[in-house]
Amino acid sequence: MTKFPHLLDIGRRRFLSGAGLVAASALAPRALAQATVDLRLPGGPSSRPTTDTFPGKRGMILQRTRPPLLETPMSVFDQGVFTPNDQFFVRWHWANIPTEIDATTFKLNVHGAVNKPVSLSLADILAMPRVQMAAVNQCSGNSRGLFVPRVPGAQWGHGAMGNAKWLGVSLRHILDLAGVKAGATAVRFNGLDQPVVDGAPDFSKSLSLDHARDGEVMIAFAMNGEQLPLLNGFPIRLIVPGWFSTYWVKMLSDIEVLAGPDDSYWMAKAYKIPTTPLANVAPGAKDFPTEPINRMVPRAWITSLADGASVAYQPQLPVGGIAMGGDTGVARVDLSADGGRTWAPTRLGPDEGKYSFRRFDGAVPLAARGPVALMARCTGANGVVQPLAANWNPGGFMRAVVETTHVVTA
Ligand SMILES: Nc1nc2c(c(=O)[nH]1)N[C@H]1C(S)=C(S)[C@@H](COP(=O)(O)O)O[C@H]1N2
Ligand SMILES: [Mo]
Repeated sequence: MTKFPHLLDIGRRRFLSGAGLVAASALAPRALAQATVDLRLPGGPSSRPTTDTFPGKRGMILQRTRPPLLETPMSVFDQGVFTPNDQFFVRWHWANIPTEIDATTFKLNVHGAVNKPVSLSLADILAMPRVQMAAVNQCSGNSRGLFVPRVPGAQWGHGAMGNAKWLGVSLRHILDLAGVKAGATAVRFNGLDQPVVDGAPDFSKSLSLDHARDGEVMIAFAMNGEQLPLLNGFPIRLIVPGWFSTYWVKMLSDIEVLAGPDDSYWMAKAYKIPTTPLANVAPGAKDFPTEPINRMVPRAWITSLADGASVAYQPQLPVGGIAMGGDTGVARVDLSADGGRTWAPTRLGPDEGKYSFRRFDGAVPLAARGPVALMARCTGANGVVQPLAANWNPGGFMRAVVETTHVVTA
């Protein structure tokens, strides 16, 4: 069992205090931008300020202030397969986010179709058997800014994702404590954040009971060996390995076992995708059947070379990056410098588990100096290969296409 002494203090002190808390209570950074990052989105505007002013965060790309939407710069992903907590992306739907949580009085309530409702303190949860897992947290709308034609919603580049080693307890263990009643079908999760507008739907998400009890879905109290940053869901959040992060409910305080399907706004109306392969429909299509977004798909990103960079010519240009299998491991990543006509295999880095990012490194042959379009294509352990044509849907969800990085060699 891994030990986290500072977390074991959790019953004795408040976790958010001092400077961090002051900054958190503002949750509105100084307008002064330090630098800008160009996300290179088609149709622009693609320049964004970076910010250091949110609690526990530094060097983030500022997408929105209230609620905070902070994107991770691509260069961070070149430094390792685990995304540092202070550069892990942030996304909230409502700006009414607690800025202070008393770890001594915090409770996770489990109720609904259960034999015995339970109310768990953080000390209770920390005393339970622990599980640890590496898993990628990717927003359903990651890379939405690359959709052509463009779609409404946060215009993210590729940085609405991150990978961490999550430490916590199995959701199944907690459901078993309460005892799920026969006939229950789903489990709904709610956090401490609240809508800012009266009558607007509080953010909550559900999983089927079987999924919730699969032994992999977990409640995390630490990421990468530290307590969760406030903005990533302190003190606990749901981890749904292989599924898009809309289900990874932060500041989790309420678990309700449901006797029927969840027909609330965030399941029935929002985050619905076409039922077609890769959720792909023709731009402008209407009235297609939909389902709640669910499993992730294979993706790969070149991180050793920035899109738009000028680099020294080499007959074999080294290219590296990160890949994910989606809801499975990474089988291979191949590189192309000729628009996908020929592919060169890469070496994969250490396997940190099937839900983790995996490093790849290889090289592409270059006949001459000049502009070159580089592609990295992931094949999942289940044989699923990234497509060369972009998928499209009106929500801007689940981008899957092989990405292209343009560089000039001189
Ligand atoms: N309580 C709560 N949890 C939430 C959300 C939210 O608005 N409130 N947004 C979800 C969405 S859509 C995403 S992309 C992830 C973002 O997780 P992160 O901010 O830790 O990166 O949180 C998920 N969990
Ligand atoms: Mo998201």
